[in-house]
Amino acid sequence: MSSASTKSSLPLKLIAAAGIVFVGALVGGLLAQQYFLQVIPKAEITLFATEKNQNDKPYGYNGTNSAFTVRTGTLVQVTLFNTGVVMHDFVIDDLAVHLLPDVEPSHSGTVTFLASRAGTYTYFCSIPGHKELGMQGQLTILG
Ligand SMILES: [Cu+2]
Repeated sequence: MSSASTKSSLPLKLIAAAGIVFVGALVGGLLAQQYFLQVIPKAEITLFATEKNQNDKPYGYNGTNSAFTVRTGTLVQVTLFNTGVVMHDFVIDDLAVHLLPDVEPSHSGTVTFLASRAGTYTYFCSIPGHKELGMQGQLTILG
């Protein structure tokens, strides 16, 4: 009786130990994820690309576009809603940021990047002619 219970309890102990290790790894992973989610600051930027500036976060041809400021080390997520009638995109040459593919009218696109270097950068639409028409703005990364 006692030997039978010893034999059957060994696998159970192993299963229990494996379960504890698994739950420990799971909890550890979740805690690590929470830690990094809290440590890396995030900034969400929303732009409405149009051929005119007709709303409060414009990205249009006439050059009166929004300026944004974030701190170095911020994870920046730019969402571009194309409310215009032709394709638009979002580029920051100096930071190698390029929202791809180009955003079709009535669609949106998102690009995420780390604000790695302090400075003032020009963001613009790289569709030929759009930047020259004023489809550009500034992103400042504070040190
Ligand atoms: Cu454009």
